[in-house]
Amino acid sequence: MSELGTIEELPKDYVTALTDLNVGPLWPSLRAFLPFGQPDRETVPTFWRYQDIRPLLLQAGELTPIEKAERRVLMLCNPGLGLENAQATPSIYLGYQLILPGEVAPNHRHTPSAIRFVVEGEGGYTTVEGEKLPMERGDLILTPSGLWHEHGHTGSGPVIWLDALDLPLVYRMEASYAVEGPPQSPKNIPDSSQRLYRRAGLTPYKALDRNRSKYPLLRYPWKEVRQNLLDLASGSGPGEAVHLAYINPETGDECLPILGFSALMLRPGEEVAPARRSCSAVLHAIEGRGQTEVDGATFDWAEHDTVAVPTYANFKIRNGSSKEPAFLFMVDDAPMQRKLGFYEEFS
Ligand code: GTQ
Repeated sequence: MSELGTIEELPKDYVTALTDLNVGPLWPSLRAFLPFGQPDRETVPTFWRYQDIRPLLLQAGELTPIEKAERRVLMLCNPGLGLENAQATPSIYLGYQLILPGEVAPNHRHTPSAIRFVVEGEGGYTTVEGEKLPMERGDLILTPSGLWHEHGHTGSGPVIWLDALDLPLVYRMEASYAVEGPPQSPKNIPDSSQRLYRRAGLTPYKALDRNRSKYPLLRYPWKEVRQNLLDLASGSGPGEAVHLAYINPETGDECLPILGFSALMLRPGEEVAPARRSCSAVLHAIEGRGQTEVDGATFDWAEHDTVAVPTYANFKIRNGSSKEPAFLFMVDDAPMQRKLGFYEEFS
């Protein structure tokens, strides 16, 4: 490969003439834009310990009333990407959100898509387009692009969940905005995970026509996902990843267009080394404890801790218990990369 010319090698008046026309030469930047072999990455493997963040989140509950916050969130920011940029990875925004008894996080909708993964507390709910979704520990709740959503809490004690949004991309496309609305009137019926999509392989008959809704299922109860992981583990051998994807039950596609969601189980004492992939990801511990190694950095995690995995990183996950299984929730940007045609796995 040959050395490419630099800006300094060009006559100053030539560079000025280009600059005056809002034009630039490619060759001095070509290798930066298209490095050989592997992208340059600024994202660093990062670890957020829930027990460190939790007291500060509860303190935010005392410092800032919900009316002054709308959403009371502490964002998980990757230091390699700049703490002000709200990026856990280049495409994934993450935050721990706190809602206190009786509070309402008012109704709005926005262009980015979001999910909530429930960390602790009972009595929280999210209403999406009139569908009231209970938020039990470990539940995955979708609030896709453009859908009205508001959060509330009718129980006692704090309710905390992890937010993940595709905000970094939508924001950088200069396409991120929100609209406020009046409180929703919830329909007085159970959410569709309890009614329309009771099990895989069955959908309401009318879903066979072409007018499928884009987001038929908005709540994935952890109780069912956990049981499914245990069933999957009992039918496969050690070393075979126990890994379930959350999907749209009508189409079989990923449930949101940009970010993907999955749940992993590690058998007691098990270590898995997933294939290196082109997407970035975050791993959030649902239950158990263990270690995650990302490009040589090792993090000791416990329940509700979160790790950022850069694109193309090597990573390994170990269950720290020889007696109990461990469960992890994963968010990645593989759905977007698959659609764009450059998703890769390396074995
Ligand atoms: O709960 O709707 O963490 O709009 C960031 C933006 C949560 C939300 C966030 C949001 C929300």
